[in-house]
This record gives sequence, structure tokens and C-alpha cells, in this order.
Amino acid sequence: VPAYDAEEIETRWQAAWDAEELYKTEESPEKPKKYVLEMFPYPSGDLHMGHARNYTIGDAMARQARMRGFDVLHPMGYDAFGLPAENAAIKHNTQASVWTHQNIAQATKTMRRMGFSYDYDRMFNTCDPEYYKWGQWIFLKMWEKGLVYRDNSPVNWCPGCQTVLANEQVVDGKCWRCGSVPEKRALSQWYFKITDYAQELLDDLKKLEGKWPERVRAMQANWIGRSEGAEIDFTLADVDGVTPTDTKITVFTTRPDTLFGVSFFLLPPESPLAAELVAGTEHEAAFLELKAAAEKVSSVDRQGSEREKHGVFTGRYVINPVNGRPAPIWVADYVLMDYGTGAVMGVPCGDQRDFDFAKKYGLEIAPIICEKDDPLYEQLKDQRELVVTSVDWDHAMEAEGYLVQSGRFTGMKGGKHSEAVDAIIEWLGQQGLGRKTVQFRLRDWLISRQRYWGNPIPMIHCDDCGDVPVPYEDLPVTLPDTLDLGAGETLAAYAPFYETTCPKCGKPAKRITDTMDTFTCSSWYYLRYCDPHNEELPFSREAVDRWMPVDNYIGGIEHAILHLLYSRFFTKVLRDLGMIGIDEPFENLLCQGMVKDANGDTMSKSKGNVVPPSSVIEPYGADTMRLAILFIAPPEKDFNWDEEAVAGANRFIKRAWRVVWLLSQGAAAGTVGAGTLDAAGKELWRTLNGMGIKCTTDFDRGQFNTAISAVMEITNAASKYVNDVTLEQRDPALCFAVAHAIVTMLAPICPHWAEELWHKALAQEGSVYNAAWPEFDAAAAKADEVEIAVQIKGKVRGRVTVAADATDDEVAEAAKVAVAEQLAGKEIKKVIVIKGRLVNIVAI
Ligand code: ANZ
Ligand code: ZN
Repeated sequence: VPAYDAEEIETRWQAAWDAEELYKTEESPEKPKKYVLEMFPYPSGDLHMGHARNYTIGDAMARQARMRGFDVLHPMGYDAFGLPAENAAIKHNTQASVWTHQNIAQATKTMRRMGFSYDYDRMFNTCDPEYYKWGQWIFLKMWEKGLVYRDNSPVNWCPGCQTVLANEQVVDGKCWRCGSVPEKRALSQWYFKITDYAQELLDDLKKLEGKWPERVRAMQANWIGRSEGAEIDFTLADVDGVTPTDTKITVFTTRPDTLFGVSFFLLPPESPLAAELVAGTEHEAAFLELKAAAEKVSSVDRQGSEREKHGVFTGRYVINPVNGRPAPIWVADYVLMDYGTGAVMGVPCGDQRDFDFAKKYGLEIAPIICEKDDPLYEQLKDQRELVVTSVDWDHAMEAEGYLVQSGRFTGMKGGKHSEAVDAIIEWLGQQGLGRKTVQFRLRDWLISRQRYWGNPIPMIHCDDCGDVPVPYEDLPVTLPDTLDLGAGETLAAYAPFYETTCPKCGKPAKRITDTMDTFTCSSWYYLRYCDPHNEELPFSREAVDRWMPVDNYIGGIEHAILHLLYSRFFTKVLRDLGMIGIDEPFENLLCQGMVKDANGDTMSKSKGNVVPPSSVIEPYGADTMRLAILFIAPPEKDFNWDEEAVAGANRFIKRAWRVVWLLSQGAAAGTVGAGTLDAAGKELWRTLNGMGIKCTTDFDRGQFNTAISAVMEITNAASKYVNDVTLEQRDPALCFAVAHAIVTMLAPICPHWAEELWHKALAQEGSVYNAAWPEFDAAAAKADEVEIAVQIKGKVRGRVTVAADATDDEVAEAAKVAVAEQLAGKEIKKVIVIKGRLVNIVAI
């Protein structure tokens, strides 16, 4: 048996595969297609363990699909724009492109060293003008469709990154990238109208049921945040607090059934109306103080239920449309300007936030809903007018209950989506005081960034013509690489970039110097892979009709909202532009677990606990690395890095190497004559078929760890066979079949190892990559004899071997013979046969 020299084998085969372009996409339309895609990396340095795991999973899937007869698309590239490159360039006084390309070169080297089956001919970087040109083209199409607009409103400005952020990029109140707390700033910014697709983005999550992790679908649904409710018009009272004015203030509420319990009225600190109401009054100073404080807190934090609420009375009142009662207007920091109508009816008896606020500021808690076993219900169940104006509860009644003191609605069942909600909405409609509405939490996608290293927004601002799109024939607007980033030069201050003329009127005009959020680049890259060299269009309809949707998309859970939501949006927009015929880009989503350190900590440079892939590849080879990654845990589970498991994987791969070589001695391809095998041969044949079937189904389900276990069982059985049976007595066809199965089934996981054995031990032509996945025989997997326990009155008294397909009667007879001695002189009352397991004889 030749020695297993991983490094020699791996580098030799990698060179051979490259030379013959083995992994070029086949494009065989007569075969069914499979598009396997791993989320492409940001090239921030060399690949880390998380990447290695992600790509190993994808590669195993892609390779197995190929062997199962699919035409496979398995591309890779780089999400190459972004801030780290720019920051590194500033620090080292170089160009962002230089840093980026260095990292790309290093990462690609590692990918090749790992033996991934990428079609490198389709590789691109999002910072290539040939790619980002088409991102600009899509932007212009969206502009024409009315899906792009500019708006001047308060946005999240990250002081760390020196740019604005999208709402999705403020995670737990912090910048997703650098962790700084964003500030609110009013800036003129560019938006994509993702809200136009809010309902569809929500509805289509149903199509992904069972195909995407439940958790991801739930997170998206939450983020989109659909709420059904009503808008209700209140009237502002004059300074006397009772006389109605002409000013209406509309609230959004999901609980119109609580309208009779409005104890106060709330406006957000940013509200211009609030500022107007307090202007020049004794309340103004406190208001301004609250406003300044609220600006420093993110909207997520402001709404946090745990957070202490702050408020200021404005001195003014609104009039409740149902009962004419005045309610004091307060400004509260837990109310947001950009949700609903930016005004809230305060119902402390039904809403915990309002309850906490009422307690803090000594406001009324008017009880209008209670449970039937509440003494208050007995007291007020027929009470229509508000007589009890405040109660001393210790928390709000957020559950369902029965309305009291609620006019004609008294006695009705109230709560979210209750009959009272419908009844009140109907009544408000008739009175012209309110209407049913739907609100979404989702906000439009803020895509402009005040940073250099991104895709330039293809717009020109002309003082006369306004915002004018760059003509298609002038695309791409190329990013200059002559800026002195180290000296603090920015696009906004770089005349060679921004000085231009208006495409409409020809007068001097200024190019927009914002670049697009890098998430715009990753929102459609999977479409470009279908047709990466297209010079006329981002991609042809034919190519995406052939390959889309991505059948298996694999990546981290950190993209549950951002990237996956944006990509779904882009797909729907491109569909509506007639460029693609599908609604959802990713048919199946697998979110792989994290690779943590041996102690269960996340690996990070700052903690110094990073295990680089090279530390495994160098001593053991890429195949051991790949095997270990897939064997340690199911793909979706986190695992802790385990040196021992890696060494174990290496021992197995060597053992399997040896077993295949031993089997290959005297092996000959041919049909296995199952009937002519000796006992040892039969046993191996049965294991091969049983475990082969298990490996295949586990592979198809992406459960690589158990698929590997099945191959291990075959290997163990084969090892026993070659030990126990002399070379002359071995069955040549059986030996070949077993060696062939071990090699082909491990080929998607340990491709170099398999390729070497395929050629050298099994003497096969062509690459194992092109070999067919082996087939197994379910009938042969069944044992032809089984051993059965024989019990007398529940106690095991003997064992008997019977044919696996024996009838119950035959088994019962055999069992009686087996325990004939113990039965002597007894009368058999009953025989119970449990198939394949035991016989219980009841005898006295
Ligand atoms: C009165 C009420 C009574 C409410 C009650 C709830 C319970 P979701 O489900 O998230 O849509 N609200 C409306 N606009 C708001 C804003 N701009 N800032 C903060 N809160 C706002 O929540 C809808 C509820 O959130 C609305 O229903 C409103 O309070 C509040 F027993 O109105 B409710
Ligand atoms: Zn930041």
C-alpha cells in the first residue's frame, strides 16, 4: 500500500484540474440543473474557519449533485466594495483597490488550496467596473420605475464610519459594522422604495416554508412588521382646553376598541406640531431638553419596554371623538415620528408603556376593559359612561377582556383583532372619524453612503434641471483611483470626479458624489453568475431562466435580514422589469452554525483564539480539513474546534486509504453474485447496501456527518473482510464494488484523496468528479437471517436464528423447538411474535 501523502496528492491534482478546466460549468440543458451557492466573502484578509466551513458544505453539495446527474452551477466571487478597504488605504496611504486585490489574491489561493469545485471562469469582484456598471444600470431602471427617490429627513449617521446607515444596519441600536451608536442627522439622502414591496415580501415568506430556517422567516416577518389597525382623528382644543379648533391630529392604533379609555395623547419629541404648541410657553424649555436628549438615543432603544420613559406636558388638549372628553397632550420619548402617523392615543389601562408613563406622571388610568372575574367587571359591566376615571392597578390589561364604560360598545369582547375592534372601526367609518389601515415597520432602504469605496450613484445634479440620470451610454461612472485617501481626500471634494455637464441642458453640473450601500452589490450578484461575461445586459433572460432560482444557498445567520431581504427585493424588482421570471431568488437556505474555539468562545483576532485554516491544511491536508469540518457536527449546528476530532478525521482518511488499496488487490469490476458469496462476503455485501442507502439519503438531506458515519461503517466492514478472508478467497467483484463505493461517496468531501484512489487503486479513466454516484440494492441491505430472542412468560430463555422473511407461524414453530426443554410438561396458552425481535411464549 503506497503511503498517503496529502500535500503531494493535493497539489498535483489541483494543478491537473486547473489545466483541464474540470470545474467549468457544463451547460448541458438536457440535464436537470442545480445551482449551489455559498454567500460570497468580503475580502478582508485570508479566509477564516467560518468561510472554510461554509464553502466545504457548498462544495460537498455541488459535487454530489454533479455525481447525481445534475448540470451544476457553482460559482464564487468577492463582495469587494466596503469600508475596511478604504480605512486600510487611508492608514497605509495606498489605494483601496490595492488592498482589496491583495486580499482577493490571498483568499483565492486558499480556496484553490481547499480544492473547491468553483467555476473560476465566472469569478468576479463587485468592484470590477464590468460588474458595477450593471449595478448602475439597474439603479437607472429603478429610477425610471419611480423606485428611487431623494429625501431630506433625519437619518442614522454613524460617527465611527463617517457615513449614514440603513435602518437594517442599526442592529440593537448600534452600527452593524463598527458598533458605534448612530446619531440622528437631517441629510438629503437616496432611497430605494422597498416599502412598495412590503406586502409581497411578507406574503412570499410562505413560499419558503420548510425551505428556509423558521427563525430566518420569522425575523424577516418581524422586520417587515405588518400591523392591522385604524387611523382615528382627534381634534386639537384651543388654549382653553375645551373649544375645538380646525386642527385634526390623527393617530394610528391597533386597538381602536380602547378608544373610550384614552387618558392622554402623545406626540414624539421631533414633532413640529409639538414644537409649535409649546413655543413661547412655560413648557418650552422642558420640551427642548427632552428633544435634545431623545436625539441621542436610537429609535430601537427609545421603544424598549424596559427603558424609563420621559415626557413633557405641552399645556394643550385634544378632544376624544367618541365622548368629547379632553385629553392632555404630552410629548413622550417612546413615541416615534416615523411610525404610523407619529401620534398616539394614550390608553394606560390597555398598554403597558402607556401604563408606566401614566404611573410616572400621575395621569389617569381609565378602566375600559377587564376580565370577567374582575370585581370591577361586576361593578361596571352595564356602565356606558365613564364614571370611574382612574384605577390603581399594578399593570395594564393587555389580554382579551370585556369592554366597560365604552358607550354602545360596552359588554363587547375587546382585545387585538376582537369583535369590538371591528365594530368600532365600522362605527368610526360611518361617522367619518376614522378608517381601517395597515402599517408596516419596514422603512425605505437608504442606499447613499458618503464614502469613497463603493459603486457611484449614476446621477448628476443640475441647478436648472434638478437630478438628472447619467445616460446609459455613459455607464459606468467609474470610481477614480487617483484620490489621495491618506491625505483625507473624498469624492465630494474631488473636482476631477464631480465636475461634469448636465446631460439635459449641457450646462456645468455636479455629479452625485455618494456611493451606493455595498448591500446593493450583493443583492443581485447571484444573477450575474448565470451570465458573467454579458456586455449588453446585467444578464440575459435565457441564462437566468436556465439557472435561477439558486437551489441551495448557504451562509451565515447574520444575513437573516439585511442581505436576504434586499436580495428578495431586487429579485422582485427585476421580475417587474421583465428581466427574470421568478419571485424568490433562493429556493433552499441553509444557515451554517459557527465554528467556535475549543472553549466555546467565538473566534476573534482581539481574543487571539483564531484557528486559521492553514494550521490544519499544512500538517494534514485539505481533505482532512474538509472531512473534519463536515464530520464534527451537522451543518446548521455550532461546534467547538476540536484538535482531537481533526486528528481522528485524519486517522480515518488514512485507514480508508489503506482499506481501498487492500480491496483493490485482486478486485475486478463486475456484477456481484450475491447468491454465491460466502458468509463473510454476504455480511460485507449487506453492510455495503444498507449503509450505501443511508449515506445517499443523508447526503441528499445535507446531513454530512451521518453520511460520513455510514461510509465509516462500510470501511470497518471492509477492513474486517480483508483481515479475515485471504486474498484468494475474496470475491473480486465485491471487493471492487466496496472500494468503488467508498471512493465515490467520499469524493464530494475528500476530492483529492478520492481522485488519487480512483486513478491509482481502481485504475479508472477520467475524473471521479464525473463519475456517477453509486447505486444500492434495498433488498440486499436486508439480512437474510435474523436472530430472535425467545421468552417464556417475559423471561429470555433462548435464541433462534430464522430466515428474515419467515412467517409468524414459522418463527413460532422454530421458537418452540429452541426452548423445547423448558416447555416440557407445560401447556402453551399463547405465542406472541414480534417481527424480527422476539417471541414470547405463555405456558403454564
Ligand atoms: C392605543 C393602544 C391601546 C395601543 C392599547 C396599544 C394597546 P404595533 O403593533 O407595533 O403596530 N403606536 C402607534 N404609533 C406609534 C408611534 N409612532 N410610536 C410609538 N408607538 C406608537 O403597535 C401599534 C401600537 O403602538 C398602537 O396601538 C399605538 O398604541 C402605538 F391598549 O394605540 B396603540
Ligand atoms: Zn459605523
